[in-house]
Amino acid sequence: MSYVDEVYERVVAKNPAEPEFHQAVKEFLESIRPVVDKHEEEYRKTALLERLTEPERQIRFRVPWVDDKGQVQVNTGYRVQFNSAIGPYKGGLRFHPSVYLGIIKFLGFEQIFKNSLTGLPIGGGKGGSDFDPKGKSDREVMAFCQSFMTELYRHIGADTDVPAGDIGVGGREIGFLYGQYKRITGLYEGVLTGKGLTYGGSLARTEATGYGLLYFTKELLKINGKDIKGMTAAVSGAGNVAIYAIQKAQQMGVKVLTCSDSTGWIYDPDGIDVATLQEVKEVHRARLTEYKAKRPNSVYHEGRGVWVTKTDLALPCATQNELTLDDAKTLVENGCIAVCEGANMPTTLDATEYLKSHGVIFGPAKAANAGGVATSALEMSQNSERLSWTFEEVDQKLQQIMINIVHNIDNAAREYGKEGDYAAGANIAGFLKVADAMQAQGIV
Ligand code: NDP
Ligand code: 2IT
Repeated sequence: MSYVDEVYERVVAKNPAEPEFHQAVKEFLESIRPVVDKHEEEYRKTALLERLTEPERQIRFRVPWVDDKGQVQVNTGYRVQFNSAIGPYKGGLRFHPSVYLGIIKFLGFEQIFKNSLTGLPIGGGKGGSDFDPKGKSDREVMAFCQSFMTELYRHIGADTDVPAGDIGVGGREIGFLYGQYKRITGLYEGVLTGKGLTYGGSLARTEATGYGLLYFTKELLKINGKDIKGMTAAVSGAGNVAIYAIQKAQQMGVKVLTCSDSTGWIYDPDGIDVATLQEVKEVHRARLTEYKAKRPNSVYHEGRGVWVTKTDLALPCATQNELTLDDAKTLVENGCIAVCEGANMPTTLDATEYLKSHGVIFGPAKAANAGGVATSALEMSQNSERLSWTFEEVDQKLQQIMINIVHNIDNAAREYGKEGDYAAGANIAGFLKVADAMQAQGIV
């Protein structure tokens, strides 16, 4: 059996009942086969792939808190410190009822190679909880965040592990988490990113993932001889990534026809109105039915379904496995040119294969959504030098990083005989840097 297949079987056997983690590892290992074949003896001897798929550390903890009725609630907290070969662990925190160890491990694993692709010195980690912020009062969210940090603080630090936001964790949660970290440790340091602008946050971090996705998509289309201007797009999600993806798309002359949340989706023939969406989601934390009420021309559908809309571009920005094989078939039938992933692992493995084999340009998450974590690393730099850069300065750097990523993954794919397979290019380019650093640092 080949080394790649052996390692994959071992991962499945050692990590039972974690299908998302298996999926992420399978997708990655399949595409680095040509690199592994070239170095098989060395990699086997040093168990490089076994080490890479085994987190350096996994922390799981109890998070008790008191709700508004005086009832004690208990959630589970996680932080997986996956790989620190190229820098301190870096990656978001997700608060969502679906969170369990397998979700955090898939996200932490992806984060290693995404962070490597940014070209900045950040290792891979991820954390979160099965806590559901939906419907909770601000006081309940604060109580939860304070309890979560009361355990997490001992494992993190500006030079060891720097969490940030992800699903269910935005500016409000980062504020509560930061306040509690500072109170316990007495340290005013860049231990979290995505902070508010008055206490060490970076301009453009809020916008960075969505904006970065569009800078990436524009460049990817460009190297394929296409101009993004004038295209139409379907976006899923209505959170941080989706909102700023839609905003930047519109600035680039793209008409965005859809968005969605966990209960339904919107088709707006006039193009999604970002100000209305922000008011509904960022201010009121309400459902998309409220968007429909404010935009009578738009149509609201219950359930999932954005991918039935005929558009040039599909930008999944909600969650994992939200674009299935059936969706991929519909997109191809409707003449979709490119799918670029704003969310982490939003496209199932069979859907990805189908899209690639039918000539759809596919921009994989670990490259396409790297703008968020890249800007987090820029926030860390600003915190270290105790300065803050202008919006334009950060945005310029973000654009350059996303353009570099496109060219790096394109070159890596070509070098290993996989021209046009940007998923393979991203995995290979991300892996090579981490592998080199791990080998240089000995058996650790
Ligand atoms: P938010 O919590 O801000 O928004 C998530 C959006 O997706 C919401 O509209 C939510 O609906 C919807 N959603 C979440 N879970 C589901 C589900 N199970 N089914 C259907 N819809 C769902 O999160 P982000 O925008 O930050 O994250 C979106 C994706 O982007 C995630 O995959 C995340 O890992 C990834 N990502 C985020 C980065 C960041 O910087 N924030 C960076 C890189 C990737 P509702 O409004 O009903 O809650
Ligand atoms: O998936 C991701 O890259 C994020 N949620 C952002 C991580 C970060 O540290 O900014």
